Amino acid sequence: MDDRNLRLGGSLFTAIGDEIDGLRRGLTDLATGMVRDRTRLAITGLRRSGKTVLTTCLAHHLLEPSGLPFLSVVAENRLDATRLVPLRDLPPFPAEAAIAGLSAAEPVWPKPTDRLSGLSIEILYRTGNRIGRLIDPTRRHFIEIVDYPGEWLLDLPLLEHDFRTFSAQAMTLADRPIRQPAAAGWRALLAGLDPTAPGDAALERRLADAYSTYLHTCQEEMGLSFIQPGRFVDRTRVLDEELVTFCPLPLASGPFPPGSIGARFEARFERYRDEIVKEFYRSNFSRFDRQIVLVDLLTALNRGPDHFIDVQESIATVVRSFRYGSGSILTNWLTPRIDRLVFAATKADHIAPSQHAAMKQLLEIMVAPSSRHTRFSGAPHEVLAVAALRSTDVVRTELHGQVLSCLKGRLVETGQETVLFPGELPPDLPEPDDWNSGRFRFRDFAPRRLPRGRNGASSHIRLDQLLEAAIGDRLA
Ligand SMILES: Nc1nc2c(ncn2[C@@H]2O[C@H](COP(=O)(O)OP(=O)(O)OP(=O)(O)O)[C@@H](O)[C@H]2O)c(=O)[nH]1
Ligand SMILES: [Mg+2]
Repeated sequence: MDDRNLRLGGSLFTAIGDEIDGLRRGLTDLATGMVRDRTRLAITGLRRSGKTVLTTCLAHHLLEPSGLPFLSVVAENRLDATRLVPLRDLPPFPAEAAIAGLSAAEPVWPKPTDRLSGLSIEILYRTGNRIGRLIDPTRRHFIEIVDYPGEWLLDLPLLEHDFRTFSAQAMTLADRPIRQPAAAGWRALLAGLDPTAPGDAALERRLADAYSTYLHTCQEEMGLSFIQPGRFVDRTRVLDEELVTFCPLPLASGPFPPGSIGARFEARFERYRDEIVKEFYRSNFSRFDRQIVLVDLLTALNRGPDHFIDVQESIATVVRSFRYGSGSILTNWLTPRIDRLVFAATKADHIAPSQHAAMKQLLEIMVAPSSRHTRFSGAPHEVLAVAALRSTDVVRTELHGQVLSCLKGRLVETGQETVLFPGELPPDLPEPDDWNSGRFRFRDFAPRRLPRGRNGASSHIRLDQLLEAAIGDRLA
């Protein structure tokens, strides 16, 4: 057999293999009587990582599918219709208003959000599976997209901690030089405290408030991410104030006497753990099928080494919620459903395309230490560099005989259309020298209008690949 025949033979075998695979899938669907008709796709990330913009743009492009050439169901011309339908069991994500905001003549970025919300898109499509086509040619699938704060996942370690461990770790964190000034007021109150003294509601409230103020300062003024317990900075939705009336304590040895401040704080910590943290995992997380985790690497780099480490530690903690191998905290009492996980570095339009590979690699390194030891939900995870709404164009300029990839867009800080060299990312964790050279100064750009109709594909970077990685198989 010559080379050509071998190749033909190879593709013939592949084709037969594909047919058998299709037949098997079609028959399995038939035998089980179920083609899954809904996928709950959760989108999370730390504050300002791009969740709301991404959710809005995904909804927009699914409702006007011309901008998703790499989504198989679109590429194979099998998508018949889509529409927005109410999602009854979650607070609504204001999809129409958000799309209108980004489609306006003067588009504006959406306002920050701090709660979970969801939307559902009904999709009518034809299956690409030959046998499936004979049985059930047109199918209906609901993609339910849920946007929720990644900070809620930072509370996961509390589930395996008792009050003592929580206190010890929180004290160590507050001792870091970057946090010390913010923690000073709370530490001063603690200095005069005897945790074995009898309970005192007013003093307990003051201590909890001082601890909240410290966490607030870390988050709001310093832009730090590792905030624990998360609901201390988001009390509006904590119905029972007592659940957040405690703070870490410098611990004396031995148990606290009953009725003492220490004992009361310990009991409330345990209630917070069971009634807030566990409850989120039980009622929401356990119902997610697929998960996208967004990371804003550029802002983390802009802010310098202490912030970068803070984001790195936060991501490492977030990632633990998706580790279901041995030693997983969650699988002791919950059966998580997430079986596909995609990590995406956002705002890739803030750098030149030549830097996307480095962006992806850096994110891979940040999520990889955990993945090396434990499987993520039994499926390999994917990592991508994306922009939900591309707000820049690439302009090539020549400098001293060298071609530079620059960006053109309207800067947020000046409001002016500008061409600039955006700088480069390290493909690995930054070295000390990188921080000294003032290397990272990535800029923010004002949004471009979300396009209607045919030009959708150029208005984002890899949004379709992200969607394909997350849910492509559900529309096969
Ligand atoms: N250029 C560009 N900027 C983006 C993109 N996505 C998000 N941004 C920027 O990031 C900011 C935060 O985006 P959001 O989608 O609101 O982020 P979030 O994660 O929902 O933020 P919170 O609700 O505060 O947690 C926006 O105001 C934009 O400045 C993008 O695709 N391209
Ligand atoms: Mg948001």
